[in-house]
Amino acid sequence: RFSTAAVVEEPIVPPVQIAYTQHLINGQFVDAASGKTFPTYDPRTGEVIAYVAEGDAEDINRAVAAARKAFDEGPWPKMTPYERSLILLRFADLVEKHSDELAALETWDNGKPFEQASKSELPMLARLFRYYAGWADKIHGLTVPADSSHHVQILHEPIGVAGQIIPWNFPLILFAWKVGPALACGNTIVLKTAEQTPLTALYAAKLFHEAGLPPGVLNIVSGYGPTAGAALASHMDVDKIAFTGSTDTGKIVLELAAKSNLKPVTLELGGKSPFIVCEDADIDKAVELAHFALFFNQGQCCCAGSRTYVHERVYDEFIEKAKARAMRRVVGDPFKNGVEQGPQIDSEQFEKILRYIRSGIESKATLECGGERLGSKGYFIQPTVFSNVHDDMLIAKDEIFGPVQSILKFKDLNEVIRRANATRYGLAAGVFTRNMDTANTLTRALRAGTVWVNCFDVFDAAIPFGGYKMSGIGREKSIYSLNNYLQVKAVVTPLKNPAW
Ligand code: TXE
Repeated sequence: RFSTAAVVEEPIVPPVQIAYTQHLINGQFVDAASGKTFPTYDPRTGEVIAYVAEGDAEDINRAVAAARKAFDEGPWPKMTPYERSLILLRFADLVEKHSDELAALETWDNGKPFEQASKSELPMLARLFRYYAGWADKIHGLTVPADSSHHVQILHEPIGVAGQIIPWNFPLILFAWKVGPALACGNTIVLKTAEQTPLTALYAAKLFHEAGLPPGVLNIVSGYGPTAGAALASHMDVDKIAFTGSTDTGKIVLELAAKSNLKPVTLELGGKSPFIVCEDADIDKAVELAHFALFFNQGQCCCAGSRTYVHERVYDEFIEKAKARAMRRVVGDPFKNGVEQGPQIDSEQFEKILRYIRSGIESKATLECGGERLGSKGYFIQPTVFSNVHDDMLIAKDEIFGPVQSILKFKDLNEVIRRANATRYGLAAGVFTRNMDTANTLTRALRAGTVWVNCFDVFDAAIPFGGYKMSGIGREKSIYSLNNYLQVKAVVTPLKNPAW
C-alpha cells in the first residue's frame, strides 16, 4: 500500500489570486492581437484555473518590436552596468517579499509540492538574480598583444534581442536561467512561456517593472509552441534564441533559426541520465539518493537519474529497499504539508507515462510496485519501480519524464561505463562509491555535462549546466552562460609609436 494523501476530492484552495493573464509587452499588460485566450489547468483536478492571452505571430512581432526599440534606442544597453545590477538586486528583494504568492501560483499551475516551491525554488530564484546582478558590472573584454604594431581591444557587447522559450517543469527557475544572464549582459528579451504554466513568469515580470526595469526590456508572450514559439524562433529581428524543452522540439528550433537569420541557438534538452551504484556504496544512502534523483519534481526533470545501474553484489538488497522507499513516498495534494509528490503536469504527460509503464510490463521488466494512476481525479501516478530492466527496453532508452524508476544490474566498471554512455543523451550522471579511484575513473569516462558524485541534483548559480550529445548545445548558469548573450568585437588601431 502506498503511503498517500492522494485523491484530491476537496483540493486545498490556493492562497493566491490570479492577477495577470495578458501578455506583457513594452511594460504594459495587453490582450492578444487576435483577442484569443487559452485555458491553463490545475493538474490536481484537470479543471481550468484561468484563461490566458493566446499569442501568435502578431503578438511576437509586437513584442520583438518593443524589445528591438529598447535595445536600439535604449535605455537598457546604454545604462551603466551598475544601474542594471541594482535593478536585478531590487527584483531579487521583491521576489523574497512576494515569495508566498509566487510559490502558490507555481504549485497551482504546475502541481509541484508547495514546500518545494517555497522553501527551495523561490530562494533559488532570488539567489540566481543576485548572482547575475554580481556579474552585470564585471563583464569586460581583453586587450591583446598582437603580432603587429596595433592596439587590439576585444569588446564584449550584448548580442541584441534574445528570444527565449521555456518549458513547464521549473517555470520560475528556468525563467531565471534565461532572463538572468541576458539582462546582466545588457540584452532585451522576448520570452515565451510554456502553455501549461503561463502564470508565474507574468507575475515575476510585473515585479521586474516595479524594480525599475524600463519598458520593452523584458516582454512575456503566452501561447503555444508551433504558433508563438515558432514565430519567435524564426523571427528575422531576433538576434539569439535560447530554448529548453524536448530534443525533438529543440531540432525544430535549430532549424527555424537556421532557415531565418542564422541566429545563434542554445539548447537544453532531454536526458536519460545514469545513476551508478557501486558495490562499495553505502546502500541506504544510495537508495535514498537514487530515489530522489528520479522522483524529484514528479520525475519531471531533464537530468532525472532515470537509469539506476546497481552492482550485482548489492542488487537484491537495493531493489528491496528502493521498492520500500517508493511505497513510503507521500503522494497527494501538493498544497498539503509533508506531500512529496503532486500530480503530473497534464493529461498528455500523464498518458505518456502510463504508456511507458505498460511498455515496461510488456517487455518483461519486473514491476516491483506502482504502475497505475492514483485516485480518479487529476494526474497523479503511483511511484513506480521496475527491476530487471535491460538496456534495449524502451523504458531504459526513452525519457519517460515521470515517477518511474528503472533498475538495471551490472558486473564491472568497464561494462557499466560502456552501457551508461550508450545513449543519444548526455545531460547528467550520478556515481555512488566510497572508492576515490572508482569515482575518478567514472567521472572522466562518463560523457555527460554534469557528474554528481555521492550526491545528485546539486544546483548552484555558479555551476554550469548543459548537455553532451543530443541533450543540448551550450551551458546555462555560471560564467559560461554569459557567453550565450555576448558578441565579441575586435577593435584594431595602429600604434603611432610602437616602442612606447
Ligand atoms: O515539450 P516541448 P513538451 C521533454 C519530456 C517531455 C517531452 C514533451 O520528455 O515528456 O519533452 O514535453 C515550446 N517551436 N521535456 O511537449 O514541445 C512549447 O510551447 C517553438 C524535457 O512540453 O519541447 C514549450 O514552451 N517552440 C524538458 C517548450 O517548447 C515550441 C522540459 C517545451 O515544449 C515548438 C520539458 C515549436 N514548434 C519537456 N513546439 C527539459 N529539458 O527539461 C513546442 N514549443
